[in-house]
Amino acid sequence: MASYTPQKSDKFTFGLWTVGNPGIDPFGVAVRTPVTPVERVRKLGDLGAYGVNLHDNDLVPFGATAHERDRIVKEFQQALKDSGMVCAMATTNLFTHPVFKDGAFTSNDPKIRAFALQKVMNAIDLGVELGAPIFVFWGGREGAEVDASKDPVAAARRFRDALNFLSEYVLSQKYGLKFALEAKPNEPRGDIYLPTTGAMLGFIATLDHPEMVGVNPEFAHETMAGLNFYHAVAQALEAGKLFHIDLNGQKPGRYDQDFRFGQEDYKQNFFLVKLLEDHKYDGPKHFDAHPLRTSDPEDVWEFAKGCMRTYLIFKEKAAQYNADKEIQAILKELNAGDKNLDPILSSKFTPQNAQTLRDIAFHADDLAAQPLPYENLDQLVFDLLLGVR
Ligand code: GCO
Ligand code: MN
Ligand code: MN
Repeated sequence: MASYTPQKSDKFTFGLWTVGNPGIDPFGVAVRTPVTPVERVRKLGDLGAYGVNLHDNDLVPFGATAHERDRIVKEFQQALKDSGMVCAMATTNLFTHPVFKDGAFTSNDPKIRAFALQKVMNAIDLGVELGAPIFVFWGGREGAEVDASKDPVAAARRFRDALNFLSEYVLSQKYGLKFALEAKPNEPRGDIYLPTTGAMLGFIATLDHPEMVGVNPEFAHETMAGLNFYHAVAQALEAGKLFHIDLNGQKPGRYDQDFRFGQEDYKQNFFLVKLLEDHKYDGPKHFDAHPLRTSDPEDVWEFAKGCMRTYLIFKEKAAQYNADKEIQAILKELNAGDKNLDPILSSKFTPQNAQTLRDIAFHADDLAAQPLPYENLDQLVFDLLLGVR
């Protein structure tokens, strides 16, 4: 696999807004003029990507007429077909237009909440027309800077009402679409509601159709809050809720950097890729990242190639880790288990099990004295990642 050439089966995807990012930031104007969405599809297809994702307005401008919309969609569908690409995920832009400056689903104004639902229903129709099986909800403006302005309990209820309404819409249309909720702690709001993947998982359990709804964790979002993204993804995976994933790069404690996948924290990314591969995650791997503001148009494609190449290198490293005799021997030792206790610990409470545990004479000092050679193990990982193993 030494060429690290992406295959369609790798399911690598890019948002139209990623390679289409013009480099605007709060301090500076655009530095690039992105090529058209159709060109982005062609170029990404040539590079080996599996598909693209879009917000409604990445493709169809806000306020376009029905006629314009249909023409744009037709041309885009043709481009997907010509380049063997799919639309893997769709979503709604509920953050750019000033109408959403104080939120969409959680706005205090019922007219704005209703407009948001109308916009999402249209975006769902668009996504389904393009063949997207997953629809993402990122509540970018669903938050506050001034806590006196909105009741967070009402906000949670409004968010839930919106998702319940939209789930029923999907069911009534017989669309077979799944929802994936994306958490972010802050930016563009001072604080965004439901700030972590764990918060989203808790919220999903309160919905009318939890079976339709999973999460779309993003590397940058857990990491900017100083949290362990690998652990967040593992929790989602274990709950059967990892419907989609946004891969990128981020340093802890900064603004949402959305760097190229793998740009920061190689070890965290390695364990993340290993997790996805070991557990056979088969959803799309979406690089929700931006090329650096310093990139010229050509460097934008180096950015896209880099995201995919890095994933494949980590995938190879994960296979090497799983085949490494020394590492595996340590893991085997650490996970030796106990043939008498394991069945009890993995079964439900019974009075007998409780009595059995009560009757055992544990020797805590002996248990504490068992070796945990983590320095050795972590150095082996380092050597492996740095290619000296
Ligand atoms: C961010 C967000 C966005 C969303 C996307 C989907 O970086 O702040 O991740 O990129 O994923 O807009 O709605
Ligand atoms: Mn981000
Ligand atoms: Mn994202």
